[in-house]
Amino acid sequence: MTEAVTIARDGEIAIVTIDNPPVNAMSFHVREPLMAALTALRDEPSVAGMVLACAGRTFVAGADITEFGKPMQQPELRDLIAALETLGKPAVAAIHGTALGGGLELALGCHFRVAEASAKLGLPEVKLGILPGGGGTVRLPRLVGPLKALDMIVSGTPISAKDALANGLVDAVVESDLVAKAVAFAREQAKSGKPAVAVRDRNELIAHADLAAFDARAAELAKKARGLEAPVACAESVRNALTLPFDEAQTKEREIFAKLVAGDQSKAQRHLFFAEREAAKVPGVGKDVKPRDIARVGIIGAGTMGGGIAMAFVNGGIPVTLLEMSREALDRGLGTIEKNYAISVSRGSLTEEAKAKRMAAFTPSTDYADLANCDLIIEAVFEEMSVKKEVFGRIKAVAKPGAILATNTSYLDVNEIAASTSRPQDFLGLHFFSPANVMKLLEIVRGAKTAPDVLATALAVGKKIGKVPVVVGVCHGFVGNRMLGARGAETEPLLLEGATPHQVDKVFTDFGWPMGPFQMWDLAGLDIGWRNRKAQGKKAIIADTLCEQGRFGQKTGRGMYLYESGSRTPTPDPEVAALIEEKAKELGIERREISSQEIIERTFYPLINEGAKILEEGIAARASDIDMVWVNGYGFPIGKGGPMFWASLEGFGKIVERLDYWHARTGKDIFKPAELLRKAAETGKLADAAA
Ligand code: T1G
Repeated sequence: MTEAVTIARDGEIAIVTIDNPPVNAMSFHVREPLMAALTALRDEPSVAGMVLACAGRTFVAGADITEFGKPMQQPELRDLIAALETLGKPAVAAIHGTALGGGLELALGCHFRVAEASAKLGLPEVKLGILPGGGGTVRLPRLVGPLKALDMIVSGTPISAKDALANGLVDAVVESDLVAKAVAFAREQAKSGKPAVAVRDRNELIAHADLAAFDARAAELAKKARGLEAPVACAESVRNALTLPFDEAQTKEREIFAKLVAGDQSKAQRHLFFAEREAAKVPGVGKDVKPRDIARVGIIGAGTMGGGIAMAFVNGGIPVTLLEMSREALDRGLGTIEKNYAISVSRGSLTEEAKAKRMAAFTPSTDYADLANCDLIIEAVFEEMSVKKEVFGRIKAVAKPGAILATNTSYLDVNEIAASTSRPQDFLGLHFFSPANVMKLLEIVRGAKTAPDVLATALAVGKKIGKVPVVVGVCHGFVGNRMLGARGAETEPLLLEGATPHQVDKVFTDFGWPMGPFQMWDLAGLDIGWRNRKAQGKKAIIADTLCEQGRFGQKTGRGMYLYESGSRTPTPDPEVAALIEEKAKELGIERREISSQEIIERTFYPLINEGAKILEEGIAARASDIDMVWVNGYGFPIGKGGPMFWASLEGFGKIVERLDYWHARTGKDIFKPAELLRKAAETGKLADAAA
């Protein structure tokens, strides 16, 4: 094992290199030797200055998240930062890759920072439900000013080296020879004889901070926090830096950090951090399995899904051949894409040039032969088996050997479609979520014969286009939609028995969901569910009646709610309340008071139970994959960590006891506890299918 910290010399300048692959996290076995190195250099008269650099692909990407929740071993990060600040000679951080969290805080402990042009710098702790705990909220505003620091810390979004230079976060940006140029920088500072000023002592940018402007911006950002504590705590800590002496503000930062890191929200968000990385590790697809090259993608269907999927690939840098049955349909699809980009330009999140470049990456076509040079071909046509098979029959005739074939079906049997292509080893499901150019989730549906390198390719290309890919097995509705069915099965019975649409939706939004099931019906359009139910011979007495009355939701201005003059704000509708009462009477259902807890037990608990059944069947490899699906595809609140993680907080015993109660009372399968859940009630831990 290489040494985690080494010292080299370039004359009077010492170069301290951290080497802790894969991302140079500030684990204890780095902190200890680093402190020893700094102490030695402080006391070494022949050393006039130092450079702090990292080996491998990145500068320090933060504290070691795996150490959270464990007793902290000394020295801590803040001790190292204090040692850098009091080194008595200039310390220069040489930054490449990503200087994140505790890594950027360490660099803020140095007197100067030199960054490679491709470097990214940020304090993403808020994404882990915490705040920078190594002085970042107190030092960053001193370098970049209160408002920039507030935005960087509350958003957690890293900035480019160019932006960092413009905002005073770094002192120089170099294209190459980073360490050599950092050494030259240190040498120049040492030669200047000027005392190196620690960031903690640079108060010019915060001395006369405009607190009113700061508070206004903080209030704006707090509105987007959606019940998460960390964004608000981050703003409070940066404000302390503007109003309190340095040490007092840093002490308060530590107190807030200690409270947040011990909280359920941070545990949930740290769970999701590792869950996203675990989801990329698929049984049977080792690191040695080489993905196929994807230089061009063919997409059949330029409707809502096809158009969104095409944008996702082009936004990810992969050109697209977009195929439709007719020129007219093609122009309509391209028109929608152009409009979407125009909206981004008007919002300033895209330049006109970039828009033109992206539009140029689409090759429109009405001829299947134009798919012959595509490495991946995705079908996004009408959700009907015969239509799918007809389309893959035509693809089969033109697709080149080695091309990957994929369906965007949401429900249909992927193995049946695969069989119709006579190359099931090259086939899989790529289930995108609407709007596909925005939603992060990509359910990769593994067919019975899908080859490992096809899965590896889907994982790699999914990551490349900014998605969170999760591999799932074949069943009706895969993981997400299947569980959605279980979550929604009791929504109408709850209304008939006494709840109101607003009451049910409020339980969901209070929990942290962007919206409740009935608001979601109105957004998606009640007619979609109606068509599916009719196709499956199923009924939903209230929703069906509303559809018969032409109430399809937002698009018709009324559905479960009223939407005054085109607004998106749902207003409870007395007509719907009357309809529900009428149908309950027709069905002889006595209406009663329904509590919020009952709503949770009849919607969230079946969701979790279905998740456990999915694990039992091996449709998902691990519980955390299910959490990834729900957080990235269905708006499950990140502060709760996903349904399976939340179940561990709620208590498996309590959930099983209440499922048994409702099962006995209703006899409905959605309440019959999965064996895996019963076991979890005994052991306190949900075993993964793979275990
Ligand atoms: N601690 C421990 N492990 C980490 C880690 C970290 N900070 N960052 C990454 N890993 C592991 C990760 O789990 C994976 O492991 C492997 O490294 C490669 O990561 C006091 C308290 C740097 C942009 O939030 O955003 O500092 O799965 O697959 O896609 O204020 O990792 O291979 O076993 O993600 O190239 C703040 C977290 C911490 C940054 C690289 N820092 N990391 O992305 O690789 S809190 C962060 C990232 C903090 C202080 C506070 C990304 C990356 P495995 P990867 P990547």
